[in-house]
Amino acid sequence: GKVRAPTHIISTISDDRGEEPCYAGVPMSSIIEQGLGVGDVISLLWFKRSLPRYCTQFIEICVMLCADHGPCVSGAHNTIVTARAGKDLVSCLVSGLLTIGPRFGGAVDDAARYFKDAYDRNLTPYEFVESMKKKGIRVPGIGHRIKRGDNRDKRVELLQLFARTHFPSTKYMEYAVQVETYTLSKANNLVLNVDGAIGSLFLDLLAGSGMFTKPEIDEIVEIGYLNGLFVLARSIGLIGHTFDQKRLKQPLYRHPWEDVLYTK
Ligand code: Q5B
Repeated sequence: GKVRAPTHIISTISDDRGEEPCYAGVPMSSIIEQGLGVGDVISLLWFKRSLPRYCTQFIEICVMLCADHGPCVSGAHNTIVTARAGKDLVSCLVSGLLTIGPRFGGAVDDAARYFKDAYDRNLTPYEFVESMKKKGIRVPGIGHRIKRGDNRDKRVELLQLFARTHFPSTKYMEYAVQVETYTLSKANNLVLNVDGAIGSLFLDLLAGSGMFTKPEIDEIVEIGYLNGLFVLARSIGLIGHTFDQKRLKQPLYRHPWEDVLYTK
């Protein structure tokens, strides 16, 4: 019989060969006819399954709440400087995206990893935070430049409210809140931030929805899917900042000398 030549690529999430493209086996027309949204598309293309409505709504809320956080954050700043250097949209976007990492917006996966490990090992918040301190690691998902114990992040409160209303369980998020209570006793800026809220709540979504096996959850956390939510969301704002600068015809940015400490 015929022997099929080995393929160079294996792909399991989408197929464009038929009459219409399919996402994880679901034809595009069915996505539109059912009135599904971007949360459902993310579920199909990232998790290869249809998730319950409260899960896809949670994904959409994450995307909406993280779309932008003003012009002063690292990503927007880079994008604005790049736009003012006259660069194209993609360059402006990626220069902003490249700042996303362990300190800015890219702590979602690590927050999920560390909160999961600490909760699953029954560590008290004290044991968890102090063990991180001994290792010289900042607790991912904790701390913010402008948010404080007496000036909480509204995004975190909105995510918590949604999850407490719709999720079957919020045990990982409640653990993160206990960690926050302990870190706030050390310093007023060590709040649960948006990365930590999404990281802990996504653990609750994965564990509580009944849609994922334990090995699947471990793999998602190990591979690190969740920073993708911040990257996707913030792209919306970074594109907006690019258009804004171009619309305003802003000139080349040069940082003022007065704001630099020149020293030997
Ligand atoms: N300390 C976020 O630090 C920040 C500690 C800690 C233990 C911690 C810091 C941090 C973990 C990473 C994280 C996501 C760099 C943040 C985001 C999106 C955003 C951004 C926006 C948006 C802020 C002062 C003292 C030091 C530190 C200690 C600080 N954090 N200890 N665990 N997590 N967090 N990132 O204010 O004794 O003096 O040496 O790395 O979750 O990115 O809006 O801006 O939407 O765009 O610069 O919201 O917390 O404080 O570095 O001066 O530290 O606190 O060890 O202690 P800061 P530092 P000591 S959300």
